[in-house]
Amino acid sequence: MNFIRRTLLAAACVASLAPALAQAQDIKPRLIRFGYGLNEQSNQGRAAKVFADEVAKRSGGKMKVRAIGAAALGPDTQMQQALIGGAQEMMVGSTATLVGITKEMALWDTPFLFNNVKEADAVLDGPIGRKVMDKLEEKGLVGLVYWENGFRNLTNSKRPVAKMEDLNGVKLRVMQNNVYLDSFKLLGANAVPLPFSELFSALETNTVDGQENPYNTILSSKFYEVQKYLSITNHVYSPWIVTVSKKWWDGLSKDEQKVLRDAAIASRDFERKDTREEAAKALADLKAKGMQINELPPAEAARMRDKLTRVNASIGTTVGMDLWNETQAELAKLRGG
Ligand code: TF8
Repeated sequence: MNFIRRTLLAAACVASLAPALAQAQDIKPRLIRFGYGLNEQSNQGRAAKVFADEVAKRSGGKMKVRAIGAAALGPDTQMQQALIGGAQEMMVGSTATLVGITKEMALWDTPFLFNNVKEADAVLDGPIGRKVMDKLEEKGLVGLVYWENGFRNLTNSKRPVAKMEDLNGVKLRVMQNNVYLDSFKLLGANAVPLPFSELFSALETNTVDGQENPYNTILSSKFYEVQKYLSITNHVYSPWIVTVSKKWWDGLSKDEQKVLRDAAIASRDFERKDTREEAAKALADLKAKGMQINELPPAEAARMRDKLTRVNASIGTTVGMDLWNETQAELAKLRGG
């Protein structure tokens, strides 16, 4: 056989192998409604699109993800119930809104748990993150991956928060989660739980004075239009979690489940990179939009931090001391202690 014929034959073999492999996979046409709360132009929206593309690519176009943003399928808590009941296939949302279903998720609400994103990635993607995620299954949900929402910072329309006392009398929206509620009450704010989907108009109508979210969200949800002051507190690292209805998941083939798992990992890697790039320049963008930004003097930040450690004991009780201690040990190890 001459060289050209051999090359052509090899190429033909490779070409015929690919469709054969795709056919060998046990994949049926599937429609997946994937709900999320932020808008399409947010980091959450961009990553949802990447997830949809990855699923299409890995399933030869048979599995179709319809990404539905802006809480059009309802706020986090409503979508969670739809997943549990089997009326919706997938979603991404805050771990904090899952605590009512799986109490172990409160671990991620611990103020100042992670010092940086490296620690967050290591713990969330490691055995502890897995363990917390797997607790969802007995409640009818399957967790696939954690995405980054990010370190949260305070905004409000009244005054710059430069010390704890500046929060006195500030009506502050918090997520529907007791750790957040208790933490901000402890700091002196008038904390009010509200779903994210109601937040912009609550700020606009002065139903609440402030809120706390990562820079990315303050930017993508245009909170700068209705909030003057941004105080850099980085009080907690907030993860998002991609979940699946277990009712629906259990009816999928192993190949279909693998498509979703692999696509979720690809979306996570994209999402974290994208979020961090956006966060790195968001502060300058927010300043350009007219927000007045202040950092807390280190002594004041330390006072807030000290006060917030009081919620740690109750988080330990909620999530179980074994999990709490395991997490502290893991963090000490990561910090070289
Ligand atoms: C919040 C969260 C939101 C999420 C999102 C809607 O403040 O930070 O980003 O719940 O999924 O509610």
